[in-house]
Amino acid sequence: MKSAAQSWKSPLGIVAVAIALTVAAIVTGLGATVERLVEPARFAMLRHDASGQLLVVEMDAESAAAIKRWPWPREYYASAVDHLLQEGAKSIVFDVDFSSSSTPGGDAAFARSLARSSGLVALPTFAQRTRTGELRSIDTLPLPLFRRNAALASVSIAPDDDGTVRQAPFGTITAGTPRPSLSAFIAGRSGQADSFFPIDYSIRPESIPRLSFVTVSDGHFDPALVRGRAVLIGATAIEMGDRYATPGWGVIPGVIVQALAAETLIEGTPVSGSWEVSIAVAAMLGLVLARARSAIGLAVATTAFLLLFCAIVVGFQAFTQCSYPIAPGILLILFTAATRAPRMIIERFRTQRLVDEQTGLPNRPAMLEAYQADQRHYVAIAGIHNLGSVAAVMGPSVTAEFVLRIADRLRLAANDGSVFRIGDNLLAFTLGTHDDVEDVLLGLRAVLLHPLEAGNRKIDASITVGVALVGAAGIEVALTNALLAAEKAYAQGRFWMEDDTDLEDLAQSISLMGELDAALSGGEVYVHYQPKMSLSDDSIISVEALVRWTHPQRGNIRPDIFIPLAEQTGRITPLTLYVLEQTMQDLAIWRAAGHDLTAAVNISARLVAIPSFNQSVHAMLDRNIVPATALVFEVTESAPLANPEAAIKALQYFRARGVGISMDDYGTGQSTLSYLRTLPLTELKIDRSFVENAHRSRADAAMVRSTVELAHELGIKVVAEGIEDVGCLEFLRSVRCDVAQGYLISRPIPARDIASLLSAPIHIPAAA
Ligand code: G
Ligand code: G
Ligand code: MN
Repeated sequence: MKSAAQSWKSPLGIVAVAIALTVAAIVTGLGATVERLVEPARFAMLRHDASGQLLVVEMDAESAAAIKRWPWPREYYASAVDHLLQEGAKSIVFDVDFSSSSTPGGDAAFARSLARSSGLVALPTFAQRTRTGELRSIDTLPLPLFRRNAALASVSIAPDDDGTVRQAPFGTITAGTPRPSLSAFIAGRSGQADSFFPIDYSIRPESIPRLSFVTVSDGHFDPALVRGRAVLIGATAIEMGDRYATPGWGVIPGVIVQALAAETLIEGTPVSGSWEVSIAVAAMLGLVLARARSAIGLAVATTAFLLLFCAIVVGFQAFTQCSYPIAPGILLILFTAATRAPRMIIERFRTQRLVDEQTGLPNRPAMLEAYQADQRHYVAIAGIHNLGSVAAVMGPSVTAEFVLRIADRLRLAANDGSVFRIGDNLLAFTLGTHDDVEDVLLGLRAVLLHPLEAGNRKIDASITVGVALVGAAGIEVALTNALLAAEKAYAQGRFWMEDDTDLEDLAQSISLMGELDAALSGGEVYVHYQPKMSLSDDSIISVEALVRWTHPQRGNIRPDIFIPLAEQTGRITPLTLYVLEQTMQDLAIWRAAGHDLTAAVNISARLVAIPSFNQSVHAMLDRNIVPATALVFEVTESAPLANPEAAIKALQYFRARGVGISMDDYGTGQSTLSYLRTLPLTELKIDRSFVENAHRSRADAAMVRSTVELAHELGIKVVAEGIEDVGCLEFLRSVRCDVAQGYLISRPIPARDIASLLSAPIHIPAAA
């Protein structure tokens, strides 16, 4: 079934279908009908003059008017034969019935002139239909008196079923006697009796020289017209003799049909080519045609190939006398086009179904189709919040342009992957698992900061992005999760957020935590450091240790994914101890090189209240790799609240040994500053969600300013995190913030990069 469907789509399959249809059309007679339809045009293309070897003597209206009686006295025929032979006619053939006698005098005169003709005159025999309908079972012969000195030629004409005469016989056999046809006799051609040849109607009947009978019987004609020519005598007057329908020339006298048949044989013996060859030639064109990609291409190619095929057949005939049927080729080419067309309509429909009408971007079904099988990546959805107002003010075409310009920028972020329009104001793209999602989104945010150009205007795009991992649940679920994350980001005033609904799914599907132990000892887990810069002299006074995990299959796993997991599965202790140990080792090296530096380590909320963890930390501090005063513990706001008593006690103990205590992510929890007074804090880190926009947003500015003031009153240092631009840094200086941390100063980097950063002065770009 499948292979049949497949072959039906291939060019070979299409042509095979077309050939079958063509053969069926030929068998059912449609081929013949088409052949007859194109016949006149075909003859018209090959139109040419007669050879000039044949002269027709017309028994025309003029002659009838002159002779006045009917039938004509045979003395006239006698006289005509005498005059023609006297002027050197090559032969004379009558298409006139001499089977019954007229006047004895007339018959005798005609017989005498035949006797003088030395056999150059041929008289006709007529085929008679018997009552059963059989052709030529009886011949009507000229009178024996005439027969004696004349040759005989049959003049039967057999129209096709549509009444049109297309072919003539080479000869006939009547009661065992073979006779040449009149045309074969004139042309001096022999051929198989009872076989037919096609009459060449491309010969112009007017180009056959003619004389009126009466001028011939009177002897008043130009002898030059007669000399050396075969002469055919027959009736052209409408009231005498038969008239036949012909392709291209209308209804013409039988004698002219005979003349054209004779001229055909004078030019050569025509051959009819087989339809199989026509089909074979057309099939080659069909193979090309079946590859047409567009509807217009198909239409143009079909027309071109029809003309080409006709040109091949007609051209071949012009040079070789061999005429191949045209209908099989025409039918095959048309059938090929007709077989190809529905597939193209289906394909057209398919692409339409997969494309967003307004912008031409691939749409949601296209995305589902493209990522059906593929599970190793993130999807990102960008929600355009001001699309409605852009559409209302600018109209649909500018809106489309606006969307396309946003898609261009998303494409940059997505490494030139496809961008899909999965909803009116939703664009989606994918990221590989080895992409650093945060990195990509930072880049994206940077490119989106510049206004977009649409409809010759600059328009700002208001966008938030949600990211979700495509897991075993598939792309559709991931899209829903990403959309939820984008909405969450919008509600929280963030540029982007990652969906976290698949944490459990993640843990189960790869038993990530089972791999963490091995990862810790195997070097997959390591530490990067992000500098903290003093705002009083722009020197690096500290670094924050941030753990990293590069999984051999999944790529970089973000700490906000595996740290909560590690907490839930009791692995946070070894992880934190590992980070602390590593940090102390690195710090010792930097300090030995003369840098008076501290380092901060993030301590998970739950850990501080756990005695075994605290014991391990104290044991590590006892080893004195670096003095305790060189360390800072960053604890999140919610930690002391979880088990206040135990937590406060533990922190006080560390503080007593000299370790700095920093309140991380300040502002995101519920605690007030006065409550925080009960904690032994040395430092407050204002969460980056407030810092980010502090120089742009009045509310954030007020929050940061008041926090700095209150912290200073409590004797606590303030660190602002998440600084990404110079304006933000300038604002923090203006409110007397102590320390700054953020991508503007440095991203989290490997230990050896910290070393080189410390030995060179840090360069902050100047404000614009
Ligand atoms: O860099 P960033 O993505 O690196 O960190 C994400 C979150 O993970 C931050 O909130 C940070 O505090 C936390 N984090 C980074 N390293 C550690 C660590 O060693 N222990 C704990 N508990 N949290 C960490
Ligand atoms: O929660 P914690 O304070 O430990 O925060 C550390 C996190 O903040 C890390 O994930 C780190 O990569 C990230 N971070 C540090 N500086 C910036 C910054 O300038 N911009 C953003 N977006 N994230 C930052
Ligand atoms: Mn921190």
